[in-house]
Amino acid sequence: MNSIPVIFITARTDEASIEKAYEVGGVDYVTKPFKPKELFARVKTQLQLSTLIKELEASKRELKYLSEIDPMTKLYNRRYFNHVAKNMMQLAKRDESTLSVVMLDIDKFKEVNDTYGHDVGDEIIIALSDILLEMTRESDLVCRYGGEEFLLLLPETSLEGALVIAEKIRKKVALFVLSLENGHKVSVTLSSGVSEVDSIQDQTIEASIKKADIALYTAKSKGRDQVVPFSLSLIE
Ligand code: GH3
Ligand code: MG
Ligand code: MG
Repeated sequence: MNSIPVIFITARTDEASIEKAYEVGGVDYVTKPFKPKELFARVKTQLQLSTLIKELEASKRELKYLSEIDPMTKLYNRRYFNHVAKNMMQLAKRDESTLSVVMLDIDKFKEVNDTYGHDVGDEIIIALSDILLEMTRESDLVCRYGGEEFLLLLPETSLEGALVIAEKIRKKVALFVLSLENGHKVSVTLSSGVSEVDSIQDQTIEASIKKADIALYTAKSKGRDQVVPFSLSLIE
């Protein structure tokens, strides 16, 4: 949309001329001989309108941001993930490229909250979110899928590639220490389940997420702080 409103001043009052003025982008017209007060009033109205439109556009951008981003971690939220994942899956199918999902969950996080309080728990979630962003590519989708659960969607990444990334993240998180003011040091571990999107078998992204979730469950039951790939043997 044109950001400078144009008001036509014209001696023509026939319908076709007025229509033409609007057609070429005019927002209003004044006929000659014009009254200065009327012209000023019309200019003022247009300026007010233009300010309102700018405010509306800013609000729309803000709303879009709020609907896509988790306010605490600034990672994408689940809703946005599901939306983008669907498109990424279609693209991968079309280009016959690989796409992988990693589901990560903080181990025994309830204990962290119970021992150090919810605020410290929040700090840990934020710090881990930063690690996830730091360890992934610009083209990867990093999402806070639930309370202390994250999902990565990695385009052009095979199961093997995704396992390498998940393992690097696991190691980095295991080394991370949050130092509290009272001298206490808090650290956590992460468990991950990894699946490669099977463009034939997985009809929806939810099917691939489910596989990563099954692998994550296995990682938990095998003792946590580990990365497990999905394989059919896990559901047999
Ligand atoms: P597991 O190793 O099996 O994953 O154990 P867990 O304790 O991490 O799992 P559980 O699902 O029992 O507990 C998750 C905890 O995460 C409980 C919940 O209060 C906490 N949690 C979820 N979201 C937040 C959050 O935003 N901030 C904080 N501080 N805690 C959160
Ligand atoms: Mg957990
Ligand atoms: Mg959990």
